[in-house]
Amino acid sequence: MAAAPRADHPAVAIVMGSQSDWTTLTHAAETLDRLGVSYDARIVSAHRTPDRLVAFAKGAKAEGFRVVIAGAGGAAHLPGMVAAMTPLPVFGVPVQSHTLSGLDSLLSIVQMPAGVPVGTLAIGRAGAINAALLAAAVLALGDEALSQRLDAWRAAQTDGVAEAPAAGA
Ligand code: RP5
Repeated sequence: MAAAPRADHPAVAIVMGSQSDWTTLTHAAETLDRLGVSYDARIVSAHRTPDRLVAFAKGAKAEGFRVVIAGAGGAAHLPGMVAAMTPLPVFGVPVQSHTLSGLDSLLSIVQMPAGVPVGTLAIGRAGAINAALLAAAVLALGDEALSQRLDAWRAAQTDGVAEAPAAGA
């Protein structure tokens, strides 16, 4: 029988295909920080470290993670392969590639076959931030304090929008 997950284990796994993806995925981490959601960030490449991918994805739930954010660029197989090997919700972030501006990443992640879902976000920073917000929303279903922090985050965002554009801004 698998060991019980630690209660203090980070709730969200942020995995990425390369160190170069961290520039994008760091926005997910910063958003989770603001919301007080614990996470662990790891480099797990579907192509360069396939054994690490299998070990992570097969063990993620038993380890104690509850949501996975997976970001990759180009031939971005990481989110789909993680989703194939874990029952946890997986949110995919297409990283903006140099050659095709992330359209390759987006299409690689979004076109999953029926039966193996990846919740695919926008390319780049917006997608990373929204993946974190979705992860927090999932966790907030069972965490009233987090639900209130999310409400406060939205209210602050609304309050920060001016009614008219400032000259020269
Ligand atoms: C993908 O290849 C990674 O997710 C990354 O976005 C892309 C390029 O990787 P590097 O060559 O920068 O390591 O696997």
